[in-house]
Amino acid sequence: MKKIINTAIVILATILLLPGCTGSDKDDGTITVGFSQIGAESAWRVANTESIRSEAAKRPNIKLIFSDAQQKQENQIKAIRNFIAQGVDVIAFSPVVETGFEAVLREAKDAGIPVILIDRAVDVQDDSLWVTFMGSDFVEEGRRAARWLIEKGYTNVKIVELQGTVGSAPAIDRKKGFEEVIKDHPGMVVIKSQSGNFTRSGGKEIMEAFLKTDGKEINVLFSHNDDMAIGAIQAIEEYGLAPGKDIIIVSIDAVRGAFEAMIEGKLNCTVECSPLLGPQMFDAVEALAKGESIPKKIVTEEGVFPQETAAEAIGSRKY
Ligand code: GYE
Repeated sequence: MKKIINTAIVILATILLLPGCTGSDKDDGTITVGFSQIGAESAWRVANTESIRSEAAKRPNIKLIFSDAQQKQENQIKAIRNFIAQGVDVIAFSPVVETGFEAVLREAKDAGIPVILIDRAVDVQDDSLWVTFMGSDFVEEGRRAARWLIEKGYTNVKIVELQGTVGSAPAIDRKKGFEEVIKDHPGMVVIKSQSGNFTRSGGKEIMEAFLKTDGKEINVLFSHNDDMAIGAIQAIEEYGLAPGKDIIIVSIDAVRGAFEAMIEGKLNCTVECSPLLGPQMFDAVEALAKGESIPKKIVTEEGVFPQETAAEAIGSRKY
């Protein structure tokens, strides 16, 4: 008798525990999403994480498994493999760099798990390895930064460029868009270009090096994000020049810190790049769970904020 009861308990426990072993709780309508974030390198990234976490919390049917890759591609690959092993319903991720994700994306596809690319693109031959990309047109952002300089008449200038993370979609594309526009203006010359890895400390360090060798010559700084520009502003002040006056600065993201710097007259223009992707990410997740088809690309609409608009705009900024 005791043996029969024991066996019954084991069977019952197995039935009760089984659904909890997998990431997917399909029976109760829960949609499990594994999200691999890059890290917390910039104010943009922090706002992006907050947008995704807070949107997930608003939706009772969503279970979010959040994983921070701390800037390392190998951590992202590991996280994605983990999500596959857990049997999540959808995988979302912001690829730190463009290349090298082919194999793991194929594993996800073979497991029948759709992958959403958040904010950054991947460079893979087979684009059936991801279902949708949502984020910004980074090439256009680079063009907008260059066009602003031209509109303001800065067409005879020596430019230094602070690039984002080497090999990342925004660094590659922003550079490309900027170059595409300035190539028609032979007076606009990029004299130095290096990566500050999208961080304040990186921006400061590289700007210090630029100033050391070319301090007297630099007219313009083009920074691939606001955080690096803010770090560079500090370097310029320490060098004894006035950022925003002696060196004209245009950057990308339009985070609050950029508006504060513009109000102080230290930054001249920021090109908007919205991190608030949470709502559309989970709309796509829910559509996929219902078996609906979604657009291959969802590109965010964005603006440009020159210094003179900063004081009025800052109050309505969400990040
Ligand atoms: O511009 C930068 C961040 O991928 C668009 O990553 C994003 C970029 C953003 O760290 O600040």
